[in-house]
Amino acid sequence: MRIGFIDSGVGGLSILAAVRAKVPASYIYVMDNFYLPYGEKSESFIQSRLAQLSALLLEKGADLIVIACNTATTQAVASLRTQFSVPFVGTVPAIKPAAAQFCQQGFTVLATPATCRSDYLKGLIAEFASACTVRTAGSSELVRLAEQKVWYRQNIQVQVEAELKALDMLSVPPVALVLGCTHFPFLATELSHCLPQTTLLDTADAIARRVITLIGRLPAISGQSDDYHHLYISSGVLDAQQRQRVAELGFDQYEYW
Ligand code: DGN
Repeated sequence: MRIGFIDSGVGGLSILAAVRAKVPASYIYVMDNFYLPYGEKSESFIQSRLAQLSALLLEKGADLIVIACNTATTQAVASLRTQFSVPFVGTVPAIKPAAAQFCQQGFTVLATPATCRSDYLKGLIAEFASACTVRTAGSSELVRLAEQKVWYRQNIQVQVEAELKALDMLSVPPVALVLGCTHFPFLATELSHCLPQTTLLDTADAIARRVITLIGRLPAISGQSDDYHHLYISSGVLDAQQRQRVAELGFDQYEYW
């Protein structure tokens, strides 16, 4: 069993960790950091890029693909499902659980600018949270900060606080914050430090459950019981510190493509 993951950077690792904790398999992670951040790209670009990356994962033997990126899911998962027969698991902001728990008080969705303006997100809000007060806040800066933290273990508390201030989230903190970008669970400590009363919601466990369900529907898989964790990187440049982190992040091997 090989499970493929796609994100523009390290964000999808938050999903990978949740899936890996529950599903023994080989993992192939495509990190499209040459085009990071996706949150500022057009829908047509993301659709054609994701088709390319999905084709790469299929060539590498993926039995199922997790789009471990809200931005890419909201823009491209529907079109990928029409092009490829492999099952896709998308990642979308946890609007339904947030509405179930926090509709009365209202909640905020923190995502990339592209996810915030996507019809997909608007559709989710209309379907599950039409009676709730929902605010959206788009930030590419928080994506950049999560990259710095994961790769370089930098202390980014001050910058996270400045960004939340710029997003006007500190004067009246939200009761609940939906982490609508897979990079943001990596900032949970910093976000909670600035917003101690706010409940953070993410989707990693729900994605892991969905993967388990879809695996159960796959035809029996033969000849691929290898257990390896491979990272493909599009940028072609990892510095010495990043190269060291690759193994610490749980990959046996990495490759530029
Ligand atoms: N991790 C991506 C997401 O969940 O939307 C965003 C990363 C990016 O490229 N902006």
